[in-house]
Amino acid sequence: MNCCISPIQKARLAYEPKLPAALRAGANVKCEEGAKQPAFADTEKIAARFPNTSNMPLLTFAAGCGAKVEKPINVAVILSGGQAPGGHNVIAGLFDGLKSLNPESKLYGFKGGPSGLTDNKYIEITAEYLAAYRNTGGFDMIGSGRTKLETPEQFEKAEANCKALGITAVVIIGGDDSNTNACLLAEYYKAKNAGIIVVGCPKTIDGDLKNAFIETSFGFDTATKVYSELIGNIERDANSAKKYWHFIKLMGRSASHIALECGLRTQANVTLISEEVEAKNQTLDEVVTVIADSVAKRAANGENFGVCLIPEGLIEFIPDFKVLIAELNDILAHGAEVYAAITENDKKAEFILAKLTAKSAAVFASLPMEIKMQLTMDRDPHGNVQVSRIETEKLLTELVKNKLADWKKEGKFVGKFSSQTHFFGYEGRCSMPSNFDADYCYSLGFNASAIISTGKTGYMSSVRNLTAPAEQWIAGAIPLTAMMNMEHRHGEDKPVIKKALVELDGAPFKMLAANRDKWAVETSFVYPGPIQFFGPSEVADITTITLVLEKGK
Ligand code: FBP
Repeated sequence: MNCCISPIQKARLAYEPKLPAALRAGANVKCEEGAKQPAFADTEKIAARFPNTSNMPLLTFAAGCGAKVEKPINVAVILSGGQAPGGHNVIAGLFDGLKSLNPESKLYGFKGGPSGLTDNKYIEITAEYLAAYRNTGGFDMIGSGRTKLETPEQFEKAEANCKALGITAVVIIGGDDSNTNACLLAEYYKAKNAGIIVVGCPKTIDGDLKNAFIETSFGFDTATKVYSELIGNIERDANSAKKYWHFIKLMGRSASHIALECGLRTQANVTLISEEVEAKNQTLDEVVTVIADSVAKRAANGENFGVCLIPEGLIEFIPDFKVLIAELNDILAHGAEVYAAITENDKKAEFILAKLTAKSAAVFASLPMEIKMQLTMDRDPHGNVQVSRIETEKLLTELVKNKLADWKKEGKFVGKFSSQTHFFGYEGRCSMPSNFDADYCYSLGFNASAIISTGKTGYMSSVRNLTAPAEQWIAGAIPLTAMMNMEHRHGEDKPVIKKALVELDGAPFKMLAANRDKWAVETSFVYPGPIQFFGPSEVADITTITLVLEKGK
């Protein structure tokens, strides 16, 4: 690690994360088994695919007596998928938890994500090595990757590598796709009695890995606070210069949780929510009209500026595009090599057009060439469209400009329209974790070591009651299979962890819906400012608005 560190980094290294009361005496907890938890969706198919790890009980932990376990436990940890603030603290919590069980326990960090486990690239994480990473952002301690673990060959290689180091548990810190990996691995090892436990930890800035037992994924808190600071700064600039409309695309993949949280925090003029667009069956033109309407109304009040927030995955939710993308996914799943060999964009577009249904071909043909090419870029290893690379913000700006030009001719728009586009994603993924994420991540990691101490496999670390002080957080575990459902990926149906999208009858969306007509016309901007690490609890320890509203606080 770089030896030159900033004063704030130095101060953060000394921060002591808070733990739930159940974990404070160490990871050797009392484990209470609750109700058996079948899959929330596609129950029978999931039970058939995971006969050894389905329908397992929920676990809740209470404080143990602090006794050590007789034998040291060797554990592997990997960071998987996109970076999220707090990943290093999960590892720190896991390390401290394992040492609380037995000081001779060892933690091995496999490098570069899941491929590190199969390719046997690892380091032993020692107290000295870890010290420089406590409470820091980033995943640079051991790196990350998006390799999909799904074949018996991969599982066997990982097993051999673990056995060589005496490893009896693997902790996978990741989002929905990475925890799908964890679930497949757990089932495989349990079926063959390999003696390796697999535990997942809920990571992703996208906030889409949540349910009754996982209240939020880590990283969402910090990332949305960073983006909200930036949006607030842009709002203030817009309100000062009074000459631009800013179109800001926000990461989040399919789910609009990030856009929703940032919209609530900053009171931007327009916050689009993909899930609503889908529910209302809105066309691209209707979405454009929503934005143009706000521009025109504000212009009528002499305010030729504003801010529009666009969720990264919007395009996937516009019904015509959803069908188009599903068709493209299948075409690319079966013809990727032929497509990749075509070098000219026109020819690539022709190749695709010839294979699409008439309706999708019409949508595809109407798009600018850059968007056509962005829609057909390689899918990630899990079969997802790489929405971070589709410039929806530019597409919308152009279409709004055209609509306003038409409205001007009809006398419906009397102002000026100049725009700037932005994409906020990478700016927030490696930020220093907020106090909430520092505490939550450390607790998730420590809790993972408690799960390992119970000998149970196929579980996700669950820390709940998160709007209460950390001491009252509830530690436990939820079966990974409970969160699975069947989805069409890479041209076939596969079991994957179900993404939690924005619920339109949920309190956070209702809050937006109740205020947005006012925010669309008036300048009601809120400037959240930077994350505060020190100071009064109501400033430094606040959670997201989403979490507070979802918990009904
Ligand atoms: P995870 O789902 O792995 O947590 O990734 C989150 C994310 O930041 C998405 O918001 C974004 O679409 C994607 O990663 C970008 O991926 P990449 O880092 O490969 O560009």
